[in-house]
Amino acid sequence: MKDIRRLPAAPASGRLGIVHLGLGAFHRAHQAVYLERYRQRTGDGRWGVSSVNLRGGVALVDALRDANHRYHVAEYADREHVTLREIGVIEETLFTGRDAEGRWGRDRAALLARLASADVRLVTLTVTEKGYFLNPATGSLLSDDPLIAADIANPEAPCTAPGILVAALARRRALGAAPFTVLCCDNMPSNGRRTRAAVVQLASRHDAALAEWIAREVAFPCSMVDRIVPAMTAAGFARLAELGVDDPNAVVCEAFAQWVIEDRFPQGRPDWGADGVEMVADVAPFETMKLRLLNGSHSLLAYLGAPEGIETVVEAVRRDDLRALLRRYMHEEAAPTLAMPEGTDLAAYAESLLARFANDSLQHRLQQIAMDGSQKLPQRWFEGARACYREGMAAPCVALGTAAWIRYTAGRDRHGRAYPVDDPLAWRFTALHERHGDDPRALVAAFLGMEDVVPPGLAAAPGFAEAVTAAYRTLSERGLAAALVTLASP
Ligand code: NAI
Ligand code: CS2
Repeated sequence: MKDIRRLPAAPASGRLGIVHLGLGAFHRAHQAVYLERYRQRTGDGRWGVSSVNLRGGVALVDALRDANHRYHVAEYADREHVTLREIGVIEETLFTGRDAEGRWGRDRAALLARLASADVRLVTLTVTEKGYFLNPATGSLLSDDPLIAADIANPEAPCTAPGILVAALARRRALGAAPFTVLCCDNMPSNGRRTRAAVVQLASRHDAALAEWIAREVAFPCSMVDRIVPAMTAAGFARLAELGVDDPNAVVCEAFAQWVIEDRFPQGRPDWGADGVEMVADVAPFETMKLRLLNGSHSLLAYLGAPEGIETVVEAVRRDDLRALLRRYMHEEAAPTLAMPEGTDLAAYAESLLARFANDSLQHRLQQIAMDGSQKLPQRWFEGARACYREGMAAPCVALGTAAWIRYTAGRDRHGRAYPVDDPLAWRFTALHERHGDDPRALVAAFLGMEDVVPPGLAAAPGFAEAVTAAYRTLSERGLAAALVTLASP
């Protein structure tokens, strides 16, 4: 190790201006790092964070409490160059999920009281694409979901992220207080507008006047977020041990980070431009570029690689044929669908992505990326592929990826080894494989017929279903290498 920068945390301030929903790895390595850098540079203590888990274990919440809310982020440019940051900007952690005994909302009252505080002027979220309970294709609220139905029936005892926001905003309205700004940091297109849609639709189910107030008074700016932050593995903790760090709450990530935010904060915000945050009028071009080029490439590697037993992104991009596929996808199918500001060098951006994917300091598991495909693929592949067909082009890389995704959802790799398919619609995929598994054409038609996942305009595009079926047959019968050769020379 040639170059280690060790940066201690700034002192805690006790003033919490931000509540974050989704105390995950990305929040700890991205938003919290930007806020720590801001606090270090300015000494401004107004933007401490209360960070909340609504799902999963309470363990991390309590472990951070036990660690006085300090943890480490190791940012690897490569194996030889790392910045080790101590983060102290998260000053409170709360848990409102279901505990081991099935009880919900241990810290719900504390959270709602925190959200009613005039100090809190910003709420941020990383609750994963499925945490908004929206139909991926239409953006309508999944009001039949049991948790959403519970939040409609019991709005004062919310379980979901939209439910917590509705209950908190209702309190602020009742107090005659100004609302907070809601900043989504999840990988969704128009993520602020989608968050607003979930919150307003949910509020309207029990209080039309509140829904109108939220729609009129609350800002939901959009943002594009980028930093590769794999879920921690034993290898990740071993790498930290090489740095002399023994911190169960630590996160390992790449050195690169980007945060592009629509500048709409009527209740104020940190002045974080000097810390690398880009404030813009319109995030859409940046969002679409990142979602289709970076995330679309990630999903190609995940669904093509995981069933072949390839474990990580680094391992996948060491293959010439998969790197060639990514270049072809980015240059021929994704880039032509983008409307970028003058001077944007998409070729250079694509090459920078391949270099980031090759960072062998990170263990980014393909199975993690493969999670929640039904919530991710519409914005990563399907919208772009539909745009290609509208322009008279085909989308063979997306067709191959779609075939690989369908194959992946069977839950068995090419050696017959089973793995869990982690997706809100996994139950549906299982039923489709049971019904059509021996008929590729019918199976592909059934998957493309899921209008809440695959836009009908793409499913019906001339030749798309045929291309997916042919790729599915090649993958199943002859494997990945043959499928990539066939794509390269049809
Ligand atoms: P993680 O697994 O560490 O954390 C997921 C968080 O989402 C946890 O706090 C969990 O409690 C919460 N969650 C999951 N389902 C939920 C639900 N239905 N309702 C409420 N909360 C729920 O994952 P990580 O890495 O923090 O990623 C989270 C999100 O951040 C991603 O889904 C993506 O949208 C965004 N992101 C992640 C990046 C990464 O490289 N990890 C990079 C860019 C964006
Ligand atoms: C990944 C993203 O897990 C996934 O779906 O594609 O979390 C990816 O690491 C980030 O968007 C990078 O910014």
